Amino acid sequence: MTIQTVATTPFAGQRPGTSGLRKKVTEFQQPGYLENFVEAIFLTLGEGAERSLVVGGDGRYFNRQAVQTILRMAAAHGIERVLVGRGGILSTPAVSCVIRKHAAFGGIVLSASHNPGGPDGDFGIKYNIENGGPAPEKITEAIFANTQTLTAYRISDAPPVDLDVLGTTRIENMVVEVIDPVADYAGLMARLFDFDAIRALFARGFSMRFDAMHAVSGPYAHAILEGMLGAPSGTVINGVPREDFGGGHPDPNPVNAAELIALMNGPGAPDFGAASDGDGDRNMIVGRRLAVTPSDSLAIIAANATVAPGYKHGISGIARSMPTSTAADRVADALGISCFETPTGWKYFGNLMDANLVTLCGEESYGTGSHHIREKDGLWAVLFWLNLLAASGKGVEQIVREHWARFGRNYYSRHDYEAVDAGAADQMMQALREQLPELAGRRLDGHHVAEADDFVYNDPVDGSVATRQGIRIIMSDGSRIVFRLSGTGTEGATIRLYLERYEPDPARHDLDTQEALRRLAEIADDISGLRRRTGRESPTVIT
Ligand code: VG1
Ligand code: CO
Repeated sequence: MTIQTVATTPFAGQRPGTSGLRKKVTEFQQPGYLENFVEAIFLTLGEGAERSLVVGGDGRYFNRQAVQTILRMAAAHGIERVLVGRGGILSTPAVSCVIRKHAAFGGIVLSASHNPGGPDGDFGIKYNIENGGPAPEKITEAIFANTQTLTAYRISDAPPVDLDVLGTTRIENMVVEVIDPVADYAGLMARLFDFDAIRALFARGFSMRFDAMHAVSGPYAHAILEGMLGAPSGTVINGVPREDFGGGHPDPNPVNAAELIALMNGPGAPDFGAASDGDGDRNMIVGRRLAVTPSDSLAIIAANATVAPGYKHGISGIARSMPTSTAADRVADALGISCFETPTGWKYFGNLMDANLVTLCGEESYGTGSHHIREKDGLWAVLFWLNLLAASGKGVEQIVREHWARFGRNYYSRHDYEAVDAGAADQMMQALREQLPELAGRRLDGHHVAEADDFVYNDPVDGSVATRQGIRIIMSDGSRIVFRLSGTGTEGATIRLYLERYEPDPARHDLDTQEALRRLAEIADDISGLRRRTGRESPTVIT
């Protein structure tokens, strides 16, 4: 075994987006592409990062190969010990949990999350820091800067490590410990939730389907739901991770988890349905004939937090990403706690949780979580709901309706225009920015614009500032139109249009969501020229 120094030249475009570097697998397969990015991570970490590192991914195509490369590079950079999930598998929340539990210096997560996998699909890599959360922008920008200037990378020529056997081996002086990917995470869940109550619920015949979408949450759901909680086998469907996610799109929303939605809408539907994404950090909560919007789920979890043992003393505050509906703000008001509004992406929540300013965080994109780790956490949200169903004896629909009756309903929808021409998308955003000064105060089809801006976030903990985080058009009745460009797509640009309207009157809580938001969607198209500029008649995906 020797450490080699391999000459290399920079690749353009290795700037991490909303959640790490995401590209087509074929781009990652170019010689030196992955190595350059990993070298840039180690260059950024510099001295003092020798302690230990966690490595794992969602099992998608190229995962195993990437893990082997990272292990050999870690050894070449003097890392003392790497904890790697068996088979190279660790869900994103499990990486966060393992970093914290074992006081690791950080972790490398291999995933393109909700993006499709396989040889023609996407791959991704992201660095998480000591608190278990995604690296903040100052670190990702430093990594990017290093990718632009490096001239060589260092790697051991050691043979591959057997990732399928638990235990310890060595590469150079580095210890490689293959760990059970589920154990630490499952132990944490058992401390947060009332497993006895959930076990009793299943024992009474409560039925559930958890759709793991052939992705990483399968082993976790099998072990926790069917193992520890006694749910009948068959509760977890599509539970074996596949390199190509069975050809599907592992994004737990009503469009991509159509199999689960059809089951929940059909005769003899189970009491409860849920799904998770490629890397296990997203969740969808479904009742019979009712998919709970993620924004509502966050608000409902906040309003009922004390039912779970881990939150019995209450919550310190809530944070939601800017496009997420303001349903959680109403709960925070009622509880007399703060609600923070952050840019899209979990990396902005870390400081707030570290400073104990918030306990719960959520995003409209099927992401919910708490300060138990520093990533969003799909199974955590599902277990919270199970705990709530067990403690209240109510069904999903009753819980949602009672919540709306108390707080009002925030009709909410996201319209995605995927893979549009990047130039056209940039021009649309620029034109919107130019209109901002004249939008405030205007009347638009019966709506009065109270505020219009390009969202700027001032981090209250470290004073960092994030600009250009999305165009917000806020009406005087609280309705909102938000435009932003995706930072996780790998083809052209993806425009996300977010629509929200508040309805306090329970007599009007049964409208069809798209119908309730139709006028806002028309206003959005009028002021942005979205359809004209992109040549698209309708969104690719509506959630
Ligand atoms: C999307 C979501 C965002 C989420 C991010 C990562 O980003 O909108 O809320 O944090 O994906 O989620 P964007 O920039 O494409 O809108 V995951 O599950 O990919 O780690
Ligand atoms: Co994800």
